[in-house]
Amino acid sequence: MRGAKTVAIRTAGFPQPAHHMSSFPERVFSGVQSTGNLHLGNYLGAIVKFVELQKTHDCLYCVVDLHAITVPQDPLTLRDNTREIAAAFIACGIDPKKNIVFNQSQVPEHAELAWVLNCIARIGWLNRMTQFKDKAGKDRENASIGLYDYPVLMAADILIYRATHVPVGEDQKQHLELARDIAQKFNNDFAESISRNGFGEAFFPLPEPLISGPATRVMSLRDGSKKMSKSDASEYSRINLSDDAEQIAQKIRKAKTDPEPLPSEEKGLEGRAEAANLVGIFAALSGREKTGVLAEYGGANFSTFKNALVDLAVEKLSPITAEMRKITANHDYIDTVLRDGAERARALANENMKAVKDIVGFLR
Ligand code: AQP
Repeated sequence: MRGAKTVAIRTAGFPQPAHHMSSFPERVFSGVQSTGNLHLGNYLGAIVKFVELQKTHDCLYCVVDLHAITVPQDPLTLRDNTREIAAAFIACGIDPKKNIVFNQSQVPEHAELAWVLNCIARIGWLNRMTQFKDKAGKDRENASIGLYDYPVLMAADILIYRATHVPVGEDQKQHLELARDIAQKFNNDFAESISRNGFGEAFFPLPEPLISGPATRVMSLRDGSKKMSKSDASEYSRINLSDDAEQIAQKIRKAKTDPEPLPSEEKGLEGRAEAANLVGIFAALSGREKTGVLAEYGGANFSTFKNALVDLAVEKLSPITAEMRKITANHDYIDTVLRDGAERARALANENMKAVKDIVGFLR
């Protein structure tokens, strides 16, 4: 809600003196990495929520290219991937005039605040991050420091705008909890200076993750125990937003299932990860709950259900894919959108960074 609505600060596992209770205007921030293969999981877990939230909130949507380089990227591909994500935002219905749409590297304050927050976050906290463990795998010693530090940069992305709400998929929950812990520790460590500089009881809000709906964790179409992911070697594991109708149909028809017909109630999906995933995707694409989908398709075999899912997915995704192609081809347009967004983002970020400098004790 523009300007007027406020959100109460809550604790994040830290001792919180009463004077830290405070409120902030609501603001939404979220990001998507420019790493290619944007897929149905990114769409249903995040971008659909972005589109919804723009109706009620001031929103910043960022293509996080600084995050992308935590693993090696080809420079030419990286630029194209950044444009493709921005095009996807717009094709999905995000209005870049009403919201701020930009790429992270054009707003240096993200990296600047990340340094300050690096000095707040504790090594023990980062050592608990499961995404780093998954992505670094067995070769941890050889992972970039950026990959390890990724969650601190993510905290800076959110906090540089003092954002209060962050729509993300389930996999980002732990990083959001870390962002809250960092915000809380900054508020505690600098409580006196925050107050002396006229910012009241707390400088950073504790950002709330927004994780809801039937598709917060879309799973691989080949393996119901793994999340759908950009980096999965199998093209058949995911539906890309750039796939045409034929590819969507092929991938859904080949999706792993089990021999039983669909149950009529959600309880019957227990222990059937692949079936649960397809039902969740159906529910999310049709804007329904899983219960409603099962009431309709309970007892049906997978070939019937998959046919219905193909029709639904093609109907919902094809217009987006077509629009995305059109916009992606127009580099000038996208580059202008991102530059304009970055300028508006920077105005906010710069103001908050100045405040952080005053609070921390830097001369400026
Ligand atoms: N499978 C998923 N289901 C629901 N939401 C998902 N998200 C990612 N995968 C799923 C959400 O999409 C947003 C943007 O994600 P990101 O660009 O930060 O990339 P990511 O999480 O690294 O994407 P991948 O596909 O999982 O990449 P790799 O292969 O590198 O691991 C986030 O809100 C995320 O939660």
